[in-house]
Amino acid sequence: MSQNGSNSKARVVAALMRLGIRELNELNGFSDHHEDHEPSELMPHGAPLAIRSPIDGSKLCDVGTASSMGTLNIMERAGWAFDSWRMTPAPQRGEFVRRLGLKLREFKTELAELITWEVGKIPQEALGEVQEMIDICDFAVGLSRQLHGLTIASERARHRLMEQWHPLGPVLVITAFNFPMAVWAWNAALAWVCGNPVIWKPSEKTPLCAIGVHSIVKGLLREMDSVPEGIAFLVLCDREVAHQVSWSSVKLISATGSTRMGYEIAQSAGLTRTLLELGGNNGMIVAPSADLELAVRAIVFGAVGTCGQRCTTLRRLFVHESRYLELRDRLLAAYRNLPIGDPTKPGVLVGPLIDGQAFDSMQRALEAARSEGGTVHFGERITTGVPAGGYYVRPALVEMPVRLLKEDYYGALIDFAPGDGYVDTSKMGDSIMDEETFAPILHMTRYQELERAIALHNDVSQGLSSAILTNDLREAELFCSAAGSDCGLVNVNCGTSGAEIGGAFGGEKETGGGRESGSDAWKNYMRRVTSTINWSGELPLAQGIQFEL
Ligand code: UN1
Repeated sequence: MSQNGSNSKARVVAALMRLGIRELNELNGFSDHHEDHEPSELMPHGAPLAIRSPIDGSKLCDVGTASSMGTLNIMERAGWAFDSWRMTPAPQRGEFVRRLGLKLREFKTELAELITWEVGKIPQEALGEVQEMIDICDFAVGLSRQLHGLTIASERARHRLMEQWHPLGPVLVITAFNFPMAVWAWNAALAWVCGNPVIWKPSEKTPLCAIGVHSIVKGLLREMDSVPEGIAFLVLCDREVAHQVSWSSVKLISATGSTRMGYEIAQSAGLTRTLLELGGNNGMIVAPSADLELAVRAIVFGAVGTCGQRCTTLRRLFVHESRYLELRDRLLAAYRNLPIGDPTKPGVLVGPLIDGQAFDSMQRALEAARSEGGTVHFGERITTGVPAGGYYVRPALVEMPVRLLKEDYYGALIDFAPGDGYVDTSKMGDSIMDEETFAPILHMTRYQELERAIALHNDVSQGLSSAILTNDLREAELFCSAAGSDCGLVNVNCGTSGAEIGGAFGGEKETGGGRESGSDAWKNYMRRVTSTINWSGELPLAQGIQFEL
């Protein structure tokens, strides 16, 4: 072992102790499934999950997982809790969330330690993630006194037309490894003030973070008698079990993860409401007037933060040809000097990839870029000065040739296609730049005209986050306009990642269309009722219909 693998384990055990978890075998008790049958071929238990750290690959222990029967049992209990929680006044529901926010403040350091150990984030980013949880609790508390509907002018005399928002029912929250706490909190804090129980299925890669948060929630539930215990469940289960279960009594499935996972969920959800936050392949345009000092900071944080494993990570950079070489050289210098290694070490800015699979897909993507004529700078594995057993890489900067728009490509194909209009779909003109590879790879290319750069920027299937760096008002406004970026998040003079919780978070196209956290995202967790109240003593019909008996 080259460096302090065992030390990082000691730190996580100490953090668990402070959270009240004294023995590792207690970790098994946090998944809320009750199994009232022996495992069988028909109803197998999922394989245990290993709790391990990407810092050095070390394992803390295994935890048991639920069968599909166990998850059904949780849904039933969530349904019971819903009956009373939906009738609890919203500000009282907000009180639960307010007290949760206080606990998260109290245990901020411990929770951040768990994130650092289990995901490999540097402490600054781990603390930032816990802060997102605190922020969304504050937001939700205020919201608990503002869940409001409209009144609408009725066409009928002495009638009132109004909207009310009612609790929806149990919400299933599926979270990804890269934000193992914050994304749950975005959903849970809102779902709770809106009157819904929450069932949390965390990523199989991050059960410990979920257990840490759930231990705090459970402690709070014990302190607050008035709150039904069944508003918060944690279910550790593997992918197969999650897909086997019919989540029919769940009223909303809110899921974060890959586009592939989103398709699977959408298919099994049927008409159940879904809120999907899927792939991002985020781009930035650097215009001639951009401040390059600011650009380098925004680009590097966006591209290498969380080791390139955020949904909002910057993956595609379009630089005006007049600034291209200058910016490229500054980025190369910054990348060359990045402090990479054990994230618990002071000064480190880039921790490990989550696992060997992530490393392999990164290398495959770099190979694909090379075969498309890209020049790959860095991207190699680092093995010296870092803990053995972890996958550490120097983030890659890839200079890509200027590309055709897909429609131009297809147009050209059709022009040259044989008389029967046959187009060879095996040469679709797709590039590795069109795919989201969950690793620190920044593709860089040059442009001449802004409209063309925007078209290329939008020419991918994902639509989460985007940015333009410019001091030209017209360029900035164009990028934010209907003819500009087609993403859910559109930024000017800041990077693609690091969104605040106050705005709605999510994106278009294969990103799934969902909006979480701020603004009016709360409406996802409620059902809308339109009511007409007739206080006239007569029965005028809408649309002026006469229907005399
Ligand atoms: C994610 O990667 O799924 O905007 C969430 C950001 C963070 C959230 C990212 N506030 O980068």
